Amino acid sequence: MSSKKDIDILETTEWLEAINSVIEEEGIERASFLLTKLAERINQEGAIPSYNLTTPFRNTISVKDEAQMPGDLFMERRIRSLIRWNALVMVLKANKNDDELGGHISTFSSAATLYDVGFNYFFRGSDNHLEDMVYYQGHCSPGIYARSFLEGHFTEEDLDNFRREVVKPGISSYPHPWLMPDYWQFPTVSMGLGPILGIYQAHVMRYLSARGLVPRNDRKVWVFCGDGEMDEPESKGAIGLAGREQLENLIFVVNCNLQRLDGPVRGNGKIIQELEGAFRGEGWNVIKVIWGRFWDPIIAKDTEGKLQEIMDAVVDGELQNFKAKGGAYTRENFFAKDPSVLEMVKDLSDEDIYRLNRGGHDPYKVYAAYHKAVNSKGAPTVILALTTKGYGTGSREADNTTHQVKKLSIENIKSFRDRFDIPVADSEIENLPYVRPPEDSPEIQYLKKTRKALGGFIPRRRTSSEILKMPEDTVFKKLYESSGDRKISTTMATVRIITELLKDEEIGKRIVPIVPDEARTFGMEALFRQVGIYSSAGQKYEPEDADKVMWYKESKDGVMLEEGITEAGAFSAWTALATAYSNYDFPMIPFYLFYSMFGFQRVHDLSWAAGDAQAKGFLIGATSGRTTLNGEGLQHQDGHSHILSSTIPNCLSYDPAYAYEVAVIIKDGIQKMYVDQENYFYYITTINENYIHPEMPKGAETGIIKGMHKVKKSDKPALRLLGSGAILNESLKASKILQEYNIESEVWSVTSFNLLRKNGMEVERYNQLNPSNEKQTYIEECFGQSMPIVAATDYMRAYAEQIRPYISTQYITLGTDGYGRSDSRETLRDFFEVDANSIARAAVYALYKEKSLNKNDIEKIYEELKVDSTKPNPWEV
Ligand SMILES: Cc1ncc(C[n+]2csc(CCOP(=O)(O)OP(=O)(O)O)c2C)c(N)n1
Ligand SMILES: [Mg+2]
Repeated sequence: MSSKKDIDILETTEWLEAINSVIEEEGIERASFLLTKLAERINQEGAIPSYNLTTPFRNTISVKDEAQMPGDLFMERRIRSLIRWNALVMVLKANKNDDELGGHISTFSSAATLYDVGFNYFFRGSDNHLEDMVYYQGHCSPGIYARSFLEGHFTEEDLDNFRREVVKPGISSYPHPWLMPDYWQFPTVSMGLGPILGIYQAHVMRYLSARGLVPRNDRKVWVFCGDGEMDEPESKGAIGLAGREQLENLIFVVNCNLQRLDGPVRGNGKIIQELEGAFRGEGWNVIKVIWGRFWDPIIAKDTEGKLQEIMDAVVDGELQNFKAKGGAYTRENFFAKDPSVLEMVKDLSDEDIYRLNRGGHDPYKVYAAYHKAVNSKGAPTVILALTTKGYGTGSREADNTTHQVKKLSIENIKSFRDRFDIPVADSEIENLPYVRPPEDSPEIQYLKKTRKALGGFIPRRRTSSEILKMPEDTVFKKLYESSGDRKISTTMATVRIITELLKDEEIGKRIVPIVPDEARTFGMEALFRQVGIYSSAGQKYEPEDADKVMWYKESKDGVMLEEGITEAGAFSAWTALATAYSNYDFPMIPFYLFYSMFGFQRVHDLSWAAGDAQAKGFLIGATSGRTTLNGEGLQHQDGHSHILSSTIPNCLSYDPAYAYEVAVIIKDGIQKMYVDQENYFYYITTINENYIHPEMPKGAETGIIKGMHKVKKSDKPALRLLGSGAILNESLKASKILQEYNIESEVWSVTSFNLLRKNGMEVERYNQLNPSNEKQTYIEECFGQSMPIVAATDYMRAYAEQIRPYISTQYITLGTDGYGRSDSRETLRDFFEVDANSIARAAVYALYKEKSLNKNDIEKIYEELKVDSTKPNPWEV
């Protein structure tokens, strides 16, 4: 119930006078307290107060409360102008010839001041390990390079090689640690990833200090993003966590230039107001930086609030016009909405009106906002800064197509030069020269001095870190033994290893189990009590199950991360820990366990970014296998995550069948990632089917790591059966069935078709390049004697099909192509034709095709195997 119509102006005035006197005499806090009390009172009567989420469309910090910028404004403007120019030039040059390499001008031109004030006064460098973590808006990369160029980190040649990453390793299109490992820390250009990764970075920073692993200090995470980008679910999806966890170490700067790629972000609304409500509702400090200081004297005249009314009413589509169409248009369509407001600007020329600056382009206003943000306690801060897209690009400023501008007319370049006083003569301008004052110039000296005071240059990425000591072998050895007559699952085996590793003296503190509300599914609930679940609030209640052995223990120094039902969030936390070796100089070993179906399929773009960021850690796709997780149906049963994982170049993936295989793989992973410092992360699928696990055959380790090893020998084999995960047991059973027909077979456990394929590709390529010095693939090394092969997995055929090019004999693959469905494992394996009978059938057929069996033989065996020749295709039903 809210009414905007004033039915008793006198009464309103009395109330206003009352509150004004409280503000004057007792201050704003007291006034705010009284209003809250009044709101509570009307709330008791059932009304919902509507005033407290958004404030009027004006700067949050009033002029009198602005912290003063201490530096040399004119010097800083000169430096910023050079950065703007060099950023512009590098994009124009990349598009001057036929290569048309792309790049963006308008994004950085809108954000230059937002970054500059950060670099000059706030972003700390890494001299004392306190460096702030800055997630740059991906499309701003030219501006960040341009600053590093002035700082002396890049040469002109480097800038000329913007986006030339292959022939002459140049500087990358966007922030990519993979391509520039000593420079960029965080991949951001896929919209929404910066915001969610940044939030979990700040969360993990608090987690690490709560556990005493890194000192708690005032390091900050700065996330720069676009206003259009805020529409991504990932951008806003975790802001509740940041508010709840009171992440005062987190600052978002949303560059509200009101435009995205195609046009306005909210032509008919106000994105700044919308975001203010969303963030404040989630417990953030919101600082709006809307109007620049040239507006201050005009706003001061607005005693009646008429100008404010116009500001509140104007929609973003119209605000865009005010920059695209100039001062006369703005006078007519904005100020003239009220005669008293028009009067306020009567002394201003059209040019003056056009130059009324936006807050995000005013270093004073931006400084005041950052100053308040870094000094805020108890909550994260979002700065919503109004800017102009394409600022300074003449006729391309704020036009609807400005996002994709890569070339400018000579008039526009000249107007840019004039606007920013760039010392380039008309005769020179066509050559697009970079401008860098000499090393001893006041500009370069000032620039270097400011960075030195803040702890050094950024961006910089630490490429190496402490080498860890391998855990005791006993941790793994326990799993090399047979499980006896105990039936266990590989998921249980994995949890056992994690539990053991947590106790290891050397690396125990670095192990972090992460789950998205699925610990009980994976049998990890014992860890709740053993190591505790991290909660910044500790545990303010007695848990319901306090009297049980495995009670739900939350604690301030809890080890486990229970991120709730957010795979994107849990994955982002994993990424922060998996890159801690670089960002905190403190290697961590995170294990993220999830339903394998809700892994890559759900968050593949984040996984891709984790690869780019050179993450190191373990992803455990638990309850995998389309027929092994049997009772859940189509949405849960994963038969393709290995295909997805194989798309990430530095992800090593495995589908083990036995506990000892899991142990060998994890041991090797720790060795490779944390001792040998290789750039990989691991994806291991584990399953919930319980069966007896044999002892590890002697010398099996190398094969397990390379991708396959023999688990059943035969003196005179006619065939090879390959199996992976739970289906290996079916291959072993099939081998027995075949024996009944005097057909002998070897059985191999393929721990990774993905790695066999990688090795195949590598050797094939090597041989093409070195024909006189050919090598063997690992498959060739294993399969000396030629015989038919039948491979079966709980994944779609494409998984096992990958190695066909490296196999010279008959090769039949069986898999679980099609949608999963719920039923018993036995029925499902029969349905998808990956059960022992189907494997035996395929084997018999292979021998028939090679003429080792005749027509009568095969008909007889088919009959005994009850082969139904009319059975429908499982992937079509
Ligand atoms: C996930 C994803 N979708 C689409 C794009 C393509 N894209 C690049 S920039 C852009 C518009 C960005 O607008 P905004 O976030 O407002 O940034 P601005 O350039 O205006 O500062 C789009 C759609 C992308 N990079 N990532
Ligand atoms: Mg935008």
